[in-house]
Amino acid sequence: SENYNAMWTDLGLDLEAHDMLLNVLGQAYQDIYLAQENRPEGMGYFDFVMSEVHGLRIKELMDEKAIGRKIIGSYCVFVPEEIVLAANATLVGLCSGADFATEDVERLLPRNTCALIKSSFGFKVGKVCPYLESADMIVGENTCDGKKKSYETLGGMVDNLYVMDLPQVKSENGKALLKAEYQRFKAAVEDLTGVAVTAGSLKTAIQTVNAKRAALHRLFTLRRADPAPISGLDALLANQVFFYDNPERFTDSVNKICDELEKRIESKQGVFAEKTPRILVSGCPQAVPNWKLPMIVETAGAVIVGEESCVGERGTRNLTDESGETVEEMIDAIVDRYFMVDCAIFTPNPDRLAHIEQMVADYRADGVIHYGLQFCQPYLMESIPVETALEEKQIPCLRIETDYSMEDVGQLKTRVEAFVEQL
Ligand code: BJ8
Repeated sequence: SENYNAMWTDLGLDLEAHDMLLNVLGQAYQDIYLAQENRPEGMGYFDFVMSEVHGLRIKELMDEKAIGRKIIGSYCVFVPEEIVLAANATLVGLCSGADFATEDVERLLPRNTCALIKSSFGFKVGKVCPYLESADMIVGENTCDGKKKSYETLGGMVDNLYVMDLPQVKSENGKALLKAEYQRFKAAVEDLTGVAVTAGSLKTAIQTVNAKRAALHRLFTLRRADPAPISGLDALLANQVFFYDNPERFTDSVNKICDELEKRIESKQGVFAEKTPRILVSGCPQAVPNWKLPMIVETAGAVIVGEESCVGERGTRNLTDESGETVEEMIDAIVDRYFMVDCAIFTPNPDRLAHIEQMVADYRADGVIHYGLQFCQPYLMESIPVETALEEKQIPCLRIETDYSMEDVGQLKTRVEAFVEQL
């Protein structure tokens, strides 16, 4: 890490606090990831990415900035990467999955704010996130009340916050709002980079992002096999790195893993034994380094075979139509694509339930664990009708409400074990 100290200092990080974070992260990675057995060799790439997540990748971003490219940070899968890439910028995810500087955060936000929002603030207040500090533009969005209102406070803490309005209803008006907001965003990004989006650059960007998603689709499909060729922990990591990595390199790396998994499936080689109970996780996003639930599930005798989550299939399942010829046509295709994201901030939100049921069938899941972050109104509210609907179809469902702390791990483990037992 010595090599990067100058870069981190230039970014304004608090080196001491940052070292502490990296130590905790490194230890967690060791205990949770490297302790797994029968991992695909291709995961070595992701081990490397994680060991360099604040190092080499940041250095790459700084090199991009040095030649005039801009970095844009986002907290939500509604921020269209296609537009960002087409205007000569790089998109990185800023959602955070670990508690940091909680006491300071609770002076800025009510205690009953979800862990994801608190964590994002903690990383800012604690000066420990090089992605946040390297971003030339930070995009907030009007989704849940927690995020929407917290951006008002964040706006006073950073000088480059852009807030995107988002619809809450899947109506014609809702779609028109999304389109107007994507056009406004396109203009803002073009203004930031000084590069106009062209039909050519937008087409290439659509293809680049679709290729990333398609590689994940391939990975998802392979997870249908029994025995499961890859753990839920490792698959989650790929879904998490999706938000940070260089797009082309990410696509290649995931495809390489898929080549390996195909061979594993052929020879019936799995990470866990055949007939291990299969779990679908559904609910709130699990941002790096939030590996708590899969760690609990996969040390409780089950395997996770899918994530109905924004860090998972909800975020990546739809592709953008690539056939448009003009910028206008392609923006329409982008709007169509993102308008299908069934986040719980939408009301009503029947597509999400349909997707959960579809995933249960596709991945041959024996049960669903609904993952809700404490104080997350949209997902916790929705978890009750989801559970009811699943149980009507004889699909066992366990609703979990938790945060990022490790205090309830023992208790959760007991509940998950009891759930797995009855599958
Ligand atoms: S499209 S899921 S990434 S908003 S956990 S902050 S909802 S109180 S994250 Fe999300 Fe976009 Fe929707 Fe996806 Fe609020 Fe809930 Fe916290 Fe959440």
